[in-house]
Amino acid sequence: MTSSVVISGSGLWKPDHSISNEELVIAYNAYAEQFNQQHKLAIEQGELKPKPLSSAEFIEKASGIKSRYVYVKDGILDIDRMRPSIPERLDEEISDQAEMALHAARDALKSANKRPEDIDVVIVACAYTQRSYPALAIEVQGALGIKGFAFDMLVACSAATFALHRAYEMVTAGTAKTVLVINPELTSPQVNYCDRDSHFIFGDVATAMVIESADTADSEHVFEIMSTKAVTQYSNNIRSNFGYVSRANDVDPFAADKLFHQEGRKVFKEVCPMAVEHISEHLARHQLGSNDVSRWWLHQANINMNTLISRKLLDRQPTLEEAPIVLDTFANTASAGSIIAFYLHHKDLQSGDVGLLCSFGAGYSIGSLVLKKR
Ligand code: CO8
Repeated sequence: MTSSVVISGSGLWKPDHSISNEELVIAYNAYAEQFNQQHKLAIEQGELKPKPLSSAEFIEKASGIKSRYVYVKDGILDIDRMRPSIPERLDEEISDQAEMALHAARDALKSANKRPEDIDVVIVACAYTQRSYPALAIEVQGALGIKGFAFDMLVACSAATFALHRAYEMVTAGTAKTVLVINPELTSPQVNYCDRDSHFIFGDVATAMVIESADTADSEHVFEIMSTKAVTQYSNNIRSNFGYVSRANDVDPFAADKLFHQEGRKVFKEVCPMAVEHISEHLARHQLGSNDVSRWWLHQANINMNTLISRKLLDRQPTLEEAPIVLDTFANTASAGSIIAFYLHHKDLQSGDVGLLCSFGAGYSIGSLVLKKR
């Protein structure tokens, strides 16, 4: 019989810079007032809508977010720029996202007690890659001196869980021995800092995990992957239209629809029931109920979504120990959110304890793993 597949290590890297709600709102409101002043006539004539003001209190109440890490802070709070200022690197230099990925990868390798030569597959999975080719994963593979193969995959907020799913299947099938899954979420270049409804949502971070056969795992905290489950359902409610065809479309790359935009209320209403159904069905596969789960590493987009989902599952409010929240300081980090929650909150679990890792977001896409502490 084949040995089970496990997560044997995890890694996290966060940028040196952060932005509080207050800082962000001061900059946005100054920008909005300047915009409204500059376009006074057009606004009065009904040709343009005035920019509404933002508020730090609203942001914390509506989302639970208090601050976010950003890869580069320069430019974001400059009301004449309203986007990060990230200098372009030479082809000979390591690219920004590969550098972020390397930090998290090294941390994960250390925690899994693995050397680069032990790895035979690298997957870089995130919401955006800064270029299409050569793959970031191959750049990271090269930088670490890993043999084997590497590829990138994009599944928005579920990129990390879907990549873990791939890794699990490859190790199960014997096509890989030890897989390094990395999520360098560089979201800030795609945030519309001029949009009151979404300027506060995202943060930058990188996470990583090592997946291997239980036979070879020798780290301190090993989690058996009992199973994985994925589902997608097409929705236009979370969208970004920037892509390689934009240049041929002769469109403005700065237009709001080219950046992250969403119908937040609809997303909330549609995704929460989908996530509840998905998780219940996944646990039922193992004859498990929600009360058998000791830890919920849920996607970190909005605290009210997490509260609603876990209440529906448990019929009660979970404690912060049961369902940790990291979005207060990290904000929504696309696919990395549930992995950060795992990274920061798994060491206290006892042998046999079950945990549920789940992401939900754009696509729509939902991915989950049922894990058991060895
Ligand atoms: N400040 C003050 N007031 C505000 C603000 C603000 N910043 N924003 C909205 N308001 C006002 C509105 O005008 C509205 O006023 P009124 O009632 O008078 O019309 C009121 O506040 C309520 O507005 P909403 O109904 O829009 O506010 P919500 O309570 O719904 O909260 C949220 C907005 C926080 C966006 C919420 O809807 C939400 O979180 N929804 C879920 C969204 C979600 O999870 N999306 C996931 C997207 S991420 C993803 O899938 C990954 C994509 C890839 C990564 C992208 C990287 C860039």
